[in-house]
Amino acid sequence: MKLEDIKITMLGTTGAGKTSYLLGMYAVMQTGIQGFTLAAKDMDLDLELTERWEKLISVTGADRWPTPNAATMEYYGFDFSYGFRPLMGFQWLDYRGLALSDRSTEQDVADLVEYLTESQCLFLSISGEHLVDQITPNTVREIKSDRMNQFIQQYISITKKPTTQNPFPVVIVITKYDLCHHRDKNEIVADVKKLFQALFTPNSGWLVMICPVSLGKELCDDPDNANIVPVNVHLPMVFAAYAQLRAYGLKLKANRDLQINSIKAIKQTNPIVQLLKGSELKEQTIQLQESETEVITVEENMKLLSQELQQVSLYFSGSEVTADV
Ligand SMILES: Nc1nc2c(ncn2[C@@H]2O[C@H](COP(=O)(O)OP(=O)(O)OP(=O)(O)O)[C@@H](O)[C@H]2O)c(=O)[nH]1
Ligand SMILES: [Mg+2]
Repeated sequence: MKLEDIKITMLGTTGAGKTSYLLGMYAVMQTGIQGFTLAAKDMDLDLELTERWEKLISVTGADRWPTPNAATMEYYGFDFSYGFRPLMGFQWLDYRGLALSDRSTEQDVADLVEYLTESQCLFLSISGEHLVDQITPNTVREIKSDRMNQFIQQYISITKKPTTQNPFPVVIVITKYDLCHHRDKNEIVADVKKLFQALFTPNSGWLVMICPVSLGKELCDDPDNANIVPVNVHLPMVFAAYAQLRAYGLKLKANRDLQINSIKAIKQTNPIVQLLKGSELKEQTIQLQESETEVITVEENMKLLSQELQQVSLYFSGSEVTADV
């Protein structure tokens, strides 16, 4: 059994802060969190992302920010490692948020949908600038949450069929949180739940994290000149890795249980059959030991990742939960 690469789609309208988030997240995860690091699979890409980040932190004025994405889709591949040992690959698509608007072209939408249907984790980015006050019907239009809900319904709910046994991880990333951090956090969470009600329904199988992020607390006063000090940007990736490991761990355990049963079955046969199946039994016992070791490794990694997730709000089928192993 193999731990698959995680494909992540970050949905969010133009200007929501997707590209800025990607740059900040990469800068932080390159250095690493608790020994977990992210590195671009391609050296040129690593250089490009680092240069764009350097520009964001060192230049002042409106030029510091990334330019809104053009029509082309940009695909990024990352390795997620623990102490230089690669754990899993991440694939990321950065596209223009305009694909969510009424002005989207058919090609824009077709490319996005293709990627979305193959994704194992979804990030929904909503900008704190639209959560400054209580939400109104207008907020739905500004954030394009109705479009995002449609995408989830059509391309994930149907193709991936999340269930309690097989949950689908979603992170609602509140970008530019500096712009709304004056508001009570519980009120913001309540607003977010209203915008994405379907993700919080009982028995739905959605595993949702609501995560405020920002590139700097002081940006709210003067975004073009304030110091850049990223907050929480690593958490969505940590969660994505955690959720992928969790799903993988469940598969491993199911497989291990099959192996245990099969060994038991051989051991229950009469002595002659047991003798004949001696080499098979030996081989299966070795495989079982390998499975046990792998389950333990996965659980250890999950434990480390879950420690990072204790401060954020997680919901499973609508009920608040904590990340455990
Ligand atoms: N206050 C504040 N502003 C931010 C932050 N991050 C991004 N911005 C602002 O948001 C603007 C848009 O960010 P982008 O990252 O380009 O948004 P995008 O979602 O990639 O947009 P498209 O490429 O058009 O889809 C930036 O030009 C900044 O002005 C943040 O953490 N705080
Ligand atoms: Mg962009």
